[in-house]
Amino acid sequence: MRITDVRVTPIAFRDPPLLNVNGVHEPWALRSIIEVETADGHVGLGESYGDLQTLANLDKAKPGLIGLDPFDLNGLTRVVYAAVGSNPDPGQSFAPAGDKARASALAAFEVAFLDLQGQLTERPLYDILGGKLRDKVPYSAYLFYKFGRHKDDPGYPADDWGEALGHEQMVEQARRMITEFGFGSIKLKAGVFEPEFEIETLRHLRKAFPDYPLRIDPNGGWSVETTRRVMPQLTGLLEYLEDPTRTLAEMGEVATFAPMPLATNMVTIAFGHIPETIRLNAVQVVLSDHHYWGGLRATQHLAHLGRVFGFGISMHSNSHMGISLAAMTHVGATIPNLAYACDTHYPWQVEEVIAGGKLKIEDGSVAPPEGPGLGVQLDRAALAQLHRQYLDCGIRVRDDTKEMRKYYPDFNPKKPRF
Ligand code: GKR
Ligand code: MG
Repeated sequence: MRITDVRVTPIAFRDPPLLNVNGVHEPWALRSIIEVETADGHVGLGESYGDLQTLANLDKAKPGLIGLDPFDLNGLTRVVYAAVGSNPDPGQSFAPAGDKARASALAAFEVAFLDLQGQLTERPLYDILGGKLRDKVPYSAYLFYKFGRHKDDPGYPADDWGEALGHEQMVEQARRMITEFGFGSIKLKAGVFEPEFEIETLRHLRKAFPDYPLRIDPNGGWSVETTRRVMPQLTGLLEYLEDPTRTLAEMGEVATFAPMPLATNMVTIAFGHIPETIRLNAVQVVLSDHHYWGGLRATQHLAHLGRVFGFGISMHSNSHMGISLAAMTHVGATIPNLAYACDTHYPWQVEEVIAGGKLKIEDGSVAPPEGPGLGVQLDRAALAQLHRQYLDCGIRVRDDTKEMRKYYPDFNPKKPRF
């Protein structure tokens, strides 16, 4: 069975004004939807970033995929490396160069190839990945400080979550997340206000939900000294502390005085970063993301390294659609050392590109969709609509800082601010 067509469609979907260290989410989030079709009409699906660089890389690899067998993942790797770059990367380069560029392109197509393998053998994707170890994958409530509405009218009504700039508003956000989705743990996106204010929010959450594991993620917005200063207040409050500081070396320093595990999706983001991570004992939980680690098998390889070197695995997320959630869930079901509930932005998204609407999060978990492969199909009308939104919205690269400057013209994410 050979591949006869490959399509990559950029889409834009509504995104609420969520705050982070870089600024605030724009009204539209970008993704790309990947379709890989075989001669007999099977279509394997993938989902990736929607920025111009990613689209260009996917485009470069596309022609070489025609004629490949969907089981030939080494062939896929050869084609992607030839198109996007094959220099061994010792971990010095970050997006969009080096490992992250080629690993992202590889991941986008690998998921579609694996989906096809599942469809052709009539097995769910988790079977193609070695079989499931759990029936459902736990996710956490991902809380954001947020504005009530976007600065410019995006042409659609404001989301119904309302503003969350204070402690009690955040407790209400958490309560709704827990009531609607049954989440059993809570992550607070931080790096927005002074650390003391954000820790006070955590205390309010602790009071309202005494039994829920808590995490905070300032996205590298704190200095080592700031982290040292607030450490006594964090001690006993967190299951892990995510990316307080910006570099691997700084995380290594924080690790010398942090009593809780440190997690990252910012400083250990490629296999080339693992040796230094281990040498410094800088990170105890790697938040994997198949979209840039190289795919679902690469995620399993990372988890294996975690078992060897003793770090835990969980998952990072950006704004995404159901194809990504299905892929995360299939691989999550196969990883023995998935040590913590995974992140997902999914509750923040109201639109969907898969048939039948959004996947269900119940009891804080998602069951891998049954049916062959990923178990999700495209809603073609929705794809056309979201693609139209992409064409119309004018956003081509995510820029939270530019968006924040509409509210605060002097906003500068590059400080270190705290
Ligand atoms: O969506 O604002 C956001 C997040 O801050 C995202 O960009 C991060 O990549 O969720 C991510 C994280 O855990 O760092
Ligand atoms: Mg993070």
